[in-house]
Formats: sequence, structure tokens, C-alpha cells
Amino acid sequence: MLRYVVALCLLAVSWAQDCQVANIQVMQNFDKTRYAGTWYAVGKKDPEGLFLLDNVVAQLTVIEDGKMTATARGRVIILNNWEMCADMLASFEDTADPAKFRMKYWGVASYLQTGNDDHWVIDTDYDNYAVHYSCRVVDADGTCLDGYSFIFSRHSAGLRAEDQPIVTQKKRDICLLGKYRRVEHNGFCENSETINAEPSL
Ligand code: RTL
Repeated sequence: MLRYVVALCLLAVSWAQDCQVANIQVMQNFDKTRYAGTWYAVGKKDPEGLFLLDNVVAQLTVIEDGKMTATARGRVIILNNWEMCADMLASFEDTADPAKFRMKYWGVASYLQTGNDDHWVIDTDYDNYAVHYSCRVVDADGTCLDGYSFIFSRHSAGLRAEDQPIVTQKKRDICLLGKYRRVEHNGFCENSETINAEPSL
């Protein structure tokens, strides 16, 4: 009996950690209206190339037709060491899975990056933490070759102690444990005007 239990556990662990993008579990019964509002990035795993460095704050909104839009701001370094706060806009396209979106994004300034990435919500309690995941390039073996992930908190100071073990487990589930850096919030992007522009869809 014990042997079967051990075998089943091993099977469950290996299945959960086969690192196939297609097998990544996302938030069940995801509710975007509860996901809306301000999120402070407190941890991130970077993709290849230019990316948001720190002081990253995202503001998500659900507009009348139920579509999700967002603004995001963060410190970036572009061109030859030009440090600035990037104001970004995004519109989300729903998919068959309510926790998986396609996110089109662009900068308020035209010289900022534009893109069309996955935006998957791996887990959230809506009031304190959210684990985000985006794979940009899936490798031939089905694992993620280039992607990024944010750990969001409703609190700029970071995650509550009680949420940390949950988030650590989710990082492990998406095969990114140990790949994150802390995202500093030192006020660098706070004194610029608040962005309240609505993305033109
Ligand atoms: C996150 C969620 C909220 C909306 C948006 C997001 C991502 C923004 C990115 C911006 C990159 C900007 C760069 C600018 C330098 O040219 C996931 C936070 C838009 C990826 C690299």
C-alpha cells in the first residue's frame, strides 16, 4: 500500500514539474474584476533583452465590455544608459481559459518597447499576492526558452509572511524557483504624473 502511495506521490511531483508550458496550471475560476486595481511588482524573473528594471507598478482595469486594460510604470534603461520611467499601456485579449490572456502593450512614448505577450495568472488571492507568468518562446521540447514572470503584491513593502510559502510553491510549479530578483521600490517613478490614459483599443 505504502509503495503505491509513494509511487503516486512521485508521479504527481514529476507531473507537476515536467516544466512543459502546456502543462502549467493557472488560477481556477479566475475573476478579473477582483484582479483589477494596483499591483506592486515585488519579484521578477527577466526575459532576454530590455526589460523593466524596478519600481514596477501595474494598474489593471476592467472596462465596460468586460475587457481588461492596464497601465504599468517602471524604471528602464534605454539607448546608451538613458535611465527613465517607462509609462506603458496594455490591452488584454481573452482566451478560452479565463486566467490566460494575450497582452498587447506599447509605450506612451513611441520609442518604448511594444509587444504581444501571454499574460497568465498562475495564482492569486486577489487581496495580497498574484503570481504572473509569460512564456515568449517555447522550446522544441515544450519547455520555456524565453519568458518572464512577476510576483505582484497589493502592498509596496512586499509579500506578507503568510503568503511567501504559497508563492514559493508556485515558483517551483512553474519551474522558475531561484530565478527571481527582488524588485526595489525606492520612489524613482513616483514623482512623475500619474498615468490615467485609457489604451485606445
Ligand atoms: C505588466 C502588466 C501590466 C501591463 C504591462 C506589463 C508589462 C510591461 C512590459 C514593459 C516593458 C517595457 C520596456 C521598455 C523599454 O523600451 C506585465 C507589468 C504592460 C513588459 C522594456
